[in-house]
Amino acid sequence: MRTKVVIVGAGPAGLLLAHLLHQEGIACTVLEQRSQDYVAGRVRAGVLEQVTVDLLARLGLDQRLRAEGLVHTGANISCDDEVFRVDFADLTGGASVVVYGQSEVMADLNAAAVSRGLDVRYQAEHVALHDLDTNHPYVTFTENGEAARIDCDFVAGCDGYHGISRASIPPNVLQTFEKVYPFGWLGILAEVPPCNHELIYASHERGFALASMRSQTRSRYYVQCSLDDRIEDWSDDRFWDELCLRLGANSGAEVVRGPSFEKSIAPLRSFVAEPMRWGRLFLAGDAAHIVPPTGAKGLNLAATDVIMLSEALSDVYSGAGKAGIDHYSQRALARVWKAERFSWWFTSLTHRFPDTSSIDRKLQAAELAYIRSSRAAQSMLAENYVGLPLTL
Ligand code: RFL
Ligand code: PHB
Repeated sequence: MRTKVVIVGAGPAGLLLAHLLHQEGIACTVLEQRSQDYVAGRVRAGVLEQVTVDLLARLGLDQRLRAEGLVHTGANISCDDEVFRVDFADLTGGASVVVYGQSEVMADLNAAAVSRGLDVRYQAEHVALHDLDTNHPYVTFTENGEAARIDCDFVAGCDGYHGISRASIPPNVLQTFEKVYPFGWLGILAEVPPCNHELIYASHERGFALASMRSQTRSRYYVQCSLDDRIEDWSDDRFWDELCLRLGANSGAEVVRGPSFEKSIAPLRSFVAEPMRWGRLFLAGDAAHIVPPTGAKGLNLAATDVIMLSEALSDVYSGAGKAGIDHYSQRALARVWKAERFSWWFTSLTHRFPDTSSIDRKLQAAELAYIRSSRAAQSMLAENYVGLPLTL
């Protein structure tokens, strides 16, 4: 079999790219190792930048998003018991973000993939990439127990941090940059109304906490935890007690408790692989970079990578030339590094590190007090949070 682009991975990066290429009339096949239910059911991101919302609108996939997504024009930062609001709309000339879960985005992408006839193969095993540095790359895999091969022009590695695409780039070409944080996030979902109509990022003596949501009736909360902690160590009661303490007296009093129906611990990492292109392979999303979730950037970066990649591939097929694919890595990385910086900075500002001494804590508190009092500092936070523009 032959197609133009093979996409490895049917997460947000892979399916968004498949829809973009389909819209441009460029044939592609998506190979995903897991089942559709597994990929769609993972509880992850919650905050979409305007650029991601615009992308879904351009793809005609924003019907449910417009009906059910919660538009947030600001967010709150709490330091011990003091809370202040950062007004994104006022500080950025009207920009906002939309709270809409990654699982909802995946449901919309999957439903449209079926109705539009996209070629998405789930449970494709042993995917391997070949001859990527030639003009005739191909991909082999096992489907329903049978060996299969697809010849193609290009391969898009959208297979996340643990995928095989990045590992297909020779070690003497690939450079990686990594920081692993000495703590994790324990997250829960509960069918209770959120404690506040906007998010609260809390920096507390006992560690970071985040109050987020999925709807008016469903809350998503996180607390910073030790990497040694196990889920069994955190009963719902312990979680709610800790959350309320860290959110401070006023916000903590608004928390409505209820049984959690999802509870998981995620490690935090900053990671970038350079370059994002090797021969006819292009990396996009978590395959190329990871951010700690504090800035809510991961899914949004996956979306902007594939916007840039689809533009570059469209140029090739429309006869506009190869400049786009030649500049893809440089263009994507320029934006990735800024999001990495913001996510690292926001994490460092709000979390308690094992070696945080009394002076470090005082300095964190002073920086938060400065942000509270300075429009310039709030503007920096706001313009990064709502998402930096896509530059040429
Ligand atoms: P994914 O979602 O990991 O999808 C990759 C897909 O590739 C498949 N795969 C393979 N398929 C075939 N063959 C192989 N050999 C394969 N190896 C892997 C996998 O099965 C999978 O289906 O990467 P993608 O598409 O780049 O999307 C990235 C986002 O999922 C991720 O960045 C976000 O979830 C990060 N994130 C957040 N991002 C935001 O923009 N806003 C947020 O508010 C936000 N909150 C979060 C987050 C991530 C979190 N966790 C758990 C890491 C909160 C959390 C807690
Ligand atoms: C979420 O709702 O899951 C969420 C929101 C904001 C973040 C990270 C995660 O910064």
